[in-house]
Amino acid sequence: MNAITFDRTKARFPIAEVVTSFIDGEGVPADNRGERLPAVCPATEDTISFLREADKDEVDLAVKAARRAFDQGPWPRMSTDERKRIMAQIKQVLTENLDEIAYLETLNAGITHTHTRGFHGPRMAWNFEFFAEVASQAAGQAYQQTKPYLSVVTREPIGVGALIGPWNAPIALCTMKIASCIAFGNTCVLKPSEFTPLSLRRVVELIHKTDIPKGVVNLVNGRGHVTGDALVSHPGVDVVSFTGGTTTGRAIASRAGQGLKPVALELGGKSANIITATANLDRALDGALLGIYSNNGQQCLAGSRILVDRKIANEFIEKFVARSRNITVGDPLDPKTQVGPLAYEAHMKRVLGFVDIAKQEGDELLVGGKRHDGFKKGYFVEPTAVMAKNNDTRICQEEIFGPFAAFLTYDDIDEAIAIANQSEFGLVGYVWSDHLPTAMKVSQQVRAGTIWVNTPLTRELRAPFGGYKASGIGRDSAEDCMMFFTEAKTTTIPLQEFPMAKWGV
Ligand code: TXE
Repeated sequence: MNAITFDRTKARFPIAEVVTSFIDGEGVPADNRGERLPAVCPATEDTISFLREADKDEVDLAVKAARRAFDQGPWPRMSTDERKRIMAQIKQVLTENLDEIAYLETLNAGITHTHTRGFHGPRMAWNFEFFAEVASQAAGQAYQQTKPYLSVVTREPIGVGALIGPWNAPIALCTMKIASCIAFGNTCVLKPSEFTPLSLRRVVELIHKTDIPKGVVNLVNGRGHVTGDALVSHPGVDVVSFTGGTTTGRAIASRAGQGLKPVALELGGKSANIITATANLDRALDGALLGIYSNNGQQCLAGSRILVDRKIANEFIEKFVARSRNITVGDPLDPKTQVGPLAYEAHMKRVLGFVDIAKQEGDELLVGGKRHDGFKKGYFVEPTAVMAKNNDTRICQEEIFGPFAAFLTYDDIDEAIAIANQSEFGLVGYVWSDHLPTAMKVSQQVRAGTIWVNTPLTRELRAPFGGYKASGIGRDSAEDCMMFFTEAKTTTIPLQEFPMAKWGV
């Protein structure tokens, strides 16, 4: 049995003993105010730091700092090129410290270091370059059809953004929110997940090693119902961007609705991965495994319902099961590891709870289905696959958010599409087929925001990403983020004098 150990004295980078908020350009002191919550390493179950929770008063300070920076500070008033210059500095400082940030992320979130260092980290840094470039290329509109007027449409920053992020890809997702918010001249307050505060505290600190004015990027740490709710409800916040679970998304949207604040919600998924008989089945198999097991299975865009054409189902599923057994589960810092631990204990219990639910509902367990017994500690779950009785079962209708695949079979592509659409979610869909009309039919008829044909998990930042139905409201993309984080203003000017009624003459 393996014992993965954590030894603070041997840590590759310093780990803060207490993680606090960062407000108006300064780290908040680690005093005795507020709750102290443990920040846990999910691979060892050690408490590696404590989070000092920001209460309502501290959230108020953070929003006021962001408000001041927006209402009076230089950031919204400086030229786009100047903002771009500072965002390039941010990219650089984050890139220089990628090893440290990726290490902290892996330690606290359990995502493999291969993934945090090789993928989430570079994406984090790139977010700043990308959105600075988007802002610098943005143009307004002009209308001249109504003579003699010229109407020009310009876009202005919307104000203070409340940015609330999850624990499954903290640095990649939260920096996308920060970058897309500030690029257009806004200021923000970020609240990362209380389970994974370590990496983002360091990211925000590093952002302040650049010429960024104080108060533009603020950070509060704490639980959703305390710190998060205080942030969303704060009258100084103009707009709310949230990534997380659908239940929380509903609560946040109704809270924000009371203040008439626009919300963007990127929520859960239960996406269909349709494997047709005309697919390159080796590639489809590789893609199906990555689609459900990568990022430890904790991703909204997972292909978690694998729909296989009955003609090829036995062979395909047999191979999938054999490959699942061979996946290297282990220490997320070890470069050989493919699947690391789940992010926190309650989440692991919830994921394992779906094995019992599956058994009760008459689904057939194919592989996995229990906590991995190769480790003394850590929230490791075996890569799991279940043959579902039908699409009505809970394992097919609820987002499990772990290394847990549900298989279904179908007889023709119309049936596959119907099964894909019989879901409250609509985030993404996958189809594996070398027959173009079949792939196009799936693309056109599956009700989801993104369809991947013969590829797993390809994010194109320029193109809209977001969900239909309970998977969310709004989209992330260059243009969508600009629309969301700016207000449109129309200015109308007559180009020549025109007759006007002379009242009261
Ligand atoms: O997430 P929450 P949870 C799904 C996944 C998972 C389920 C529950 O299915 O099993 O959600 O996960 C903050 N006001 N996803 O409960 O609650 C919270 O502090 C303001 C999908 O851990 O959505 C954290 O920062 N904020 C997903 C963030 O919301 C509140 C990623 C996300 O936590 C709040 C994560 C409140 N009232 C989970 N309540 C995806 N789309 O990728 C909570 N928060």
